[in-house]
Amino acid sequence: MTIQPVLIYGEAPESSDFRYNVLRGLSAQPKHISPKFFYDRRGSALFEDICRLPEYYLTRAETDILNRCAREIAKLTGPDSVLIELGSGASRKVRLLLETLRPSVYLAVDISREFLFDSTRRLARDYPWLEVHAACADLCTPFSVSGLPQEGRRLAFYPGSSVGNFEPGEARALLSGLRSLLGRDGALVIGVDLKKDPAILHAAYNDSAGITAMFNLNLLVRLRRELGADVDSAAFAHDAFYNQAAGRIEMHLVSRKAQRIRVDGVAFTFAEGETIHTESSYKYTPAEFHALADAAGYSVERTWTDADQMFSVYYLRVAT
Ligand code: AVJ
Repeated sequence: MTIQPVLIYGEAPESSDFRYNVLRGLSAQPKHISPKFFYDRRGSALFEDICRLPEYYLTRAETDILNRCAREIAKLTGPDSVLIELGSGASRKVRLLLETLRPSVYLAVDISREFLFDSTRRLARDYPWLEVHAACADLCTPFSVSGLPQEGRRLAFYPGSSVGNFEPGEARALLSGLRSLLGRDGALVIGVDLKKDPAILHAAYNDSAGITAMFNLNLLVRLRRELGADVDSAAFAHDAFYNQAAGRIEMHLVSRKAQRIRVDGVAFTFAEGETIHTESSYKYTPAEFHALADAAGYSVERTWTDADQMFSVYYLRVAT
């Protein structure tokens, strides 16, 4: 059996980007760090653990939906498409589509470089008929996909409700910007977490095994290792809650005491209880997401939800 080599392009997001973002975010009021920095190798692995937690219903609900709608996605798309996955992580969910969709090319785009390469190599080994590409890129900035073939309908796949990490206006801009990559007959399959009972949301981001806390606190481990920060992760606590007015989960790192930390020679002071806002995870009703898709220049072809109305998947076509 021959294994297709993985075609790799794109530059790793530079460490200066991390340094710059951290220094800027900790200087701001309130303090914040972008959730894209969760995903170093350890953070990506911890996120995989989160997806298996009993409280984290998102992955199971989306997997359910994808299993049920894969054939319809394939029918709506047609054969020999170019499948582009955004935030591909372990490239696990795309496997639910590959056999049915049978695209000619799969491009995985992710910010976590080593994780991306390991995952796409495994994928190429498991699907020898598939041409696999990998691009290391940060979705927050325009990225290039110069190696893709020109022919074939382009289908973007953006699962996991990762779009929820963006402010709604930024999400609209990201999806709108994606249209030029997809082209006039392009489409987008996107997974979005639904608004629901806040108690269910709370449990999903405060799991009893403490994995989400480790995932959040891993940011401080990165700060220590990569930026030489003298921060003690035991001096901070994980906090996650549903902000009903904003329609989003917020994750914070809470300073357990008044303290001063140094990052790259710059001192930052924390009052006891002061937080670093590390993530927002927006939840949308189907009507809210339809409006967002519409504003971004897509028409909603299909809306799928699971039986318990936990999660939604949309098939969006680039509007003409
Ligand atoms: C990958 C952004 C969808 O918001 O649910 C999981 C990340 N954060 N637990 C989410 C996450 C805490 C996740 N997304």
